[in-house]
Amino acid sequence: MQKVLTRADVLEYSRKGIKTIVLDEKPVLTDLARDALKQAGIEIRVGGSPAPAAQSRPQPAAASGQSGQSGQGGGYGAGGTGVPEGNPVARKLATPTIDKAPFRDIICSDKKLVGTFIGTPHPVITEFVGHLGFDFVCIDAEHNAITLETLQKMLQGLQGTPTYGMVRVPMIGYEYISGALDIGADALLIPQVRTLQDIENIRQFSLYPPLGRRGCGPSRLWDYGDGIGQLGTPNGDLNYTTNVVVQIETVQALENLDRIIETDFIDMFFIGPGDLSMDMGIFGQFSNPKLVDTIMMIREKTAKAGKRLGVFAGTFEAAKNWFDKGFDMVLVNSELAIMSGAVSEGMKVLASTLGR
Ligand code: 3PY
Ligand code: MG
Repeated sequence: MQKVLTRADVLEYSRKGIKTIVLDEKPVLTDLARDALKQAGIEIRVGGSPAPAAQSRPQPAAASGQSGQSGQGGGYGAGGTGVPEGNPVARKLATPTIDKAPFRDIICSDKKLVGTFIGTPHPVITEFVGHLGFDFVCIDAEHNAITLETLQKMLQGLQGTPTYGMVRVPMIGYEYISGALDIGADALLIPQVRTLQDIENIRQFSLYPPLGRRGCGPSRLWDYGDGIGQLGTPNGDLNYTTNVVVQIETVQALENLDRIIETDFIDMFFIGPGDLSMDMGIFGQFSNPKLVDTIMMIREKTAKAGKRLGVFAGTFEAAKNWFDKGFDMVLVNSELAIMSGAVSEGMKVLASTLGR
């Protein structure tokens, strides 16, 4: 996963008097980090000589490839039983990145984001998927039986992974929106938005006064009362890290589109092609020019307004297509659909052997 440089990182380099940061690949820079780099006169160089190897203590046998486990097959999954070199899953499990930049900084950067929906109501699944390489997962409480208590545990499952946790709330309601933010969702996805009143309600329920009327309290977001760690930002703006991504998936939202996308507190919109096609009377016709043209019209308007835009894709190939068309974020199906696809591909491999 690409390194993310935040303003705090840059200030730390500056404090140490470092003027050149050498990295293996181009980092993702938050807007604040970009400003801080300029101010501190720090240069980023990509592809410098590798850092000298640490004075090493002996590696476990598995890490030096002497365990007898190849990491291929054997029933122990992609990671094998040790930490084989070059295995991304095992490497991430061994080195979790829990110090994440605020997701809002990433959403507002030029990084392309890929995620998947999670429908299984259990923290093990978020913990596991959180190590697979997605930038974020979206726990889908709109279409699955996932209530706040379970959602909190699922977000806790993500804590030791480099992946951000978005929550799709069931509907626009104070208890859903404020509740999911309080338990520490990095962002919310709000379905079925239709009117300017919907947008106003989302503002009221998601932002603290004076911008909204969300209440404050000793929630997980506030370290259960021990601090306001996640909210503390350079300028002390308590609403800074609040992210709501609003779905455009109804004809009524299209009618109000110009005013909806002007909304100042929303940085990203998201198209739901399933509901949109259903509401347009062409359900599931994902290559129907009427739907594709509508999606591209939304793309143009949001880009003009300086807003980022995401879309749902049924496959990774479809996701590539959307990224090629300039989309900023794609949610690729769900963990269950990806498993289903892998099993049906796998069963095809066995079909002739099993005579099926
Ligand atoms: C839709 O296709 O309607 C969606 O909401 C996808 O997430
Ligand atoms: Mg939908």
